[in-house]
Amino acid sequence: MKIFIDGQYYDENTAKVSVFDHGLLYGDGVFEGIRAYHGRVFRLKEHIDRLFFSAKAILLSPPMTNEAICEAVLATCRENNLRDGYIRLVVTRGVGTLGLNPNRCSKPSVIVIADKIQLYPQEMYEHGMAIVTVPTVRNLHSALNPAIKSLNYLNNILAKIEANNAGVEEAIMLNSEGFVAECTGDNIFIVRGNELLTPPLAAGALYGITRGVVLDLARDLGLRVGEPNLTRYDVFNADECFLTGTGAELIPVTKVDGRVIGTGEPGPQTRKLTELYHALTKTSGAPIFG
Ligand code: PXG
Repeated sequence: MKIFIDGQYYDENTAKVSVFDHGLLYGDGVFEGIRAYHGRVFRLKEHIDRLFFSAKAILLSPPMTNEAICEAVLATCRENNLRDGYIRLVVTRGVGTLGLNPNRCSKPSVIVIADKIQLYPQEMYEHGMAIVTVPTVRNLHSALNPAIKSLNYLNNILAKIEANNAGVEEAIMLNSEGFVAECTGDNIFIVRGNELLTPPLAAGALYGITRGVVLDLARDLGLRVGEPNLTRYDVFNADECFLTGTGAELIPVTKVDGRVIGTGEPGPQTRKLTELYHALTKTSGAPIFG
């Protein structure tokens, strides 16, 4: 596997970052997780735009333009002959000195890894997954804004550990007010009648690319879409529930905190949206091989 670091390709054994990189020392950097399907990178522009928004929010100027980073993603896929897979794009603050001051870091680093994706078990896509609400609450906007996809993912990792300890793969994270924010690496949706609802960004959700695509598909289907504050009560009483993410795509949720959601099987709107999502990934995206 060839890995892109600052304009050059390295073999996976020699692809290294410095121990003085503030990405490692302080989690000072931003990242994206992107999918390639059938030789096309899905929603590439949206991912790179979000990367630049995350970077701007932490006063990090990527050393490449938006277009150059898009091209680096495509070129790294070509270099690895990757048609289907997962692309991890990272921009770190770069090499600095011990001490927090980011001004001591001379130049941010850009890393692109194009690899295979590990998905949730197929059985869960067919029959739904069980999730739980965990005690770790989502970061406060006023502390570390959850809209920033930063290298500091401990908030999510702690919640993921709590989910794993409870024997499940994902967790609902509430915000400090007790409203549903999102999951550790996925956004959450509920279906209520002909309404599709997902928490607003202000509740602590990431502006998920998959979330945006699903909201568009739902509007096309004639569903009423909304982004109200949601509580666990709303989730427990939903007709359907599913999660969205670049890695997960759409995955049905049929049990939350031991309670059965809807019929206990993936619902019709979830299935329809999943079908439309898959159709879209087959036909749209930035071509890797021209
Ligand atoms: N919330 C959080 C906190 C995320 O990290 C999402 C929602 C979904 O957003 P997208 O844009 O992907 O629809 C994410 C994305 C991984 C992995 O390696 C994590 C994500 C995406 C891809 C892979 O676990 N998280």
